[in-house]
Amino acid sequence: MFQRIDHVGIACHNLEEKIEFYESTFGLVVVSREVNEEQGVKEAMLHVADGEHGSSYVQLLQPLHPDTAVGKYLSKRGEGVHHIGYGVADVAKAMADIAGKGVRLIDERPRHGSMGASIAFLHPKDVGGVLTELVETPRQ
Ligand code: CMX
Ligand code: CO
Repeated sequence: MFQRIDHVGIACHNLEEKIEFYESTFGLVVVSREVNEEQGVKEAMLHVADGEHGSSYVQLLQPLHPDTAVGKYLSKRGEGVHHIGYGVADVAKAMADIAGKGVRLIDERPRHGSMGASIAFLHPKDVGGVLTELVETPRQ
């Protein structure tokens, strides 16, 4: 079902500082910056690698407000890994297959993610405490 790890989402207080850290320490390069009001985040994607089934990234996330998914996470747990995003060929099909196995979907239908992707989240309580995102990248 999963083709690759598309990205690891990392919650931070200060996006610009974290970008600077990832660039200067690991040599990663920002390929996209977006504000996603629906998800309540200001975010950047940093390219890590390319593979047979697409690319993988680090997604740095700063909340737009305290009362958002990432804002609540930061106040409860502090900075760190927020979610894992897996690449799938067909997000609607993956959602249906996974829901059929009893895992709760947070999203009833796919939403807009970074770089034109269609995304959907699975509830962390049904995935051993890991917030899990399905990512279908747009066709080239
Ligand atoms: N990873 C693991 N567990 C998490 C979590 C995370 N990222 N976020 C929340 N939880 C846990 C909390 O610890 C809490 O557990 P306890 O009840 O044991 O304390 C429980 O889930 C409920 O958490 P909450 O703080 O009360 O938050 P909500 O229930 O309001 O929201 C969630 C939790 C997962 C439904 C919400 O964060 C969500 O809808 N996330 C999906 C959207 C998202 O994260 N968008 C930002 C990223 C966008 C992108 O990647 O493009
Ligand atoms: Co993500």
